[in-house]
Amino acid sequence: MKPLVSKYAQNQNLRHRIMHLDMDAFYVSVELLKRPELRGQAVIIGGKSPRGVVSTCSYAARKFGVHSGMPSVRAMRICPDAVWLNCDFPAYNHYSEKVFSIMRRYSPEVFPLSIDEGRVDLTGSQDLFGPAEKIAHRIVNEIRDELGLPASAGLANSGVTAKIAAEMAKPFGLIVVFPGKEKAFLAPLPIQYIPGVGKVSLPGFHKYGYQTIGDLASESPDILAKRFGPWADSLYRTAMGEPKKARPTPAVAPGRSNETTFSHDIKDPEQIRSELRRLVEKLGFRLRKSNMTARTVTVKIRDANYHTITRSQTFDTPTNRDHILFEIAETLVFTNLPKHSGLRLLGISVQKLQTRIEQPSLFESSADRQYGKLYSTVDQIKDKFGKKTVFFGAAHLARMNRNKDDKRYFQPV
Ligand code: TTP
Ligand code: MG
Repeated sequence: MKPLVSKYAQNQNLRHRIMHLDMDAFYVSVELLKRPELRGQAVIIGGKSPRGVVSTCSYAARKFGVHSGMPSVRAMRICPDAVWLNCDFPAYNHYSEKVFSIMRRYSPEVFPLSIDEGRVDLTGSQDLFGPAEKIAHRIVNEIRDELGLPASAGLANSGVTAKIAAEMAKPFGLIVVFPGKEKAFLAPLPIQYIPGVGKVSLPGFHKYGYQTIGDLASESPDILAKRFGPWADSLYRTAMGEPKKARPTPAVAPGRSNETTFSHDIKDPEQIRSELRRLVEKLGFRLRKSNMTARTVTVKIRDANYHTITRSQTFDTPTNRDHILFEIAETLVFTNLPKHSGLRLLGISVQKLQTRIEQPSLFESSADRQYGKLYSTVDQIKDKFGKKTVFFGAAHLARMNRNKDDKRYFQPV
């Protein structure tokens, strides 16, 4: 009779083997396939315009302090000799798909997390292909040999530990955390290695004297619960190297995309901004009504020739505040505006949703709290008197110019 669980799962007490893979300096690595003479040099991908930002850069440029999201003008100042290249999204998408298809050779359970990052569950693959660490090695090598691209990966019992291991393995490395060794592996690492802990929340750990992940693992769960509220359980599990509890996906999907097709292609930055603000307000209201926050904002842009692109930005601190969502969306839109035509369609959506309760509200500043009050007041008015009763001043233009009959937007003459 066939065993109900795989041989490896039986032997290892159902221990999961999850691989997290992230490509090294992905956009640069793809560009170097076309321009191998630039290997080893400081290369920056992004627009050199005054409003441009760095998409990514080579490790040689990182030595000068250049990083993703840095304003281009600053990058030009600190790394004046760098070679600048424009983004070639069709090429990045092409190679991204190839990377995920190599991962799918070994498991059907592949979860792309971004253009160059994904997770694959190798637990069940071991009966067919042998130990997970050998499979992980093969995947990284096949990506290098077949595509000519460097990847780094982590293998562990959970996605979180595997992601931390992959980050440490960079560049072009593989770190395997063997079953039972997770806690010891994580203990010496600084707290900011935990995904979701960023600049905003870090002082909240330091003030209690927690510096390393091990400091959290040796704390009593009761004290952590008092200090970090609903976040404590997941922090403690991560620190102990235990897989997260499966969490049901939210029943409501406030992340449905929210978009406008214009009757005339629009170019005026103020009109674009105003429309974006209107879309963000709708989305923010829906998020707050569902008691949700998001960690990724995606914008959709279509030009006059129906060429459509989507661009996303993920951030550390989950939010449902319009002004933060707007700022991120605005940067994404204005760094990706069509060069030769106006906008035909503009859309915004959010991903990486969490229930609001998971947000570490104790790290909120008093300004954040004031904003919280403002939004809840605005939402109450909308609930009581209708969604169109209050909106931010800058969305006014978009509202004035909206044609209610066909839901299209008309440029004023
Ligand atoms: P990352 O994996 O964050 O960065 P990377 O692959 O360039 O470098 P690393 O070796 O540290 O993983 O992002 C993947 C690609 O996404 C990156 O090559 C460019 C793009 N990107 C942006 O366009 N903007 C951003 O702010 C970030 C973080 C990435
Ligand atoms: Mg990467």
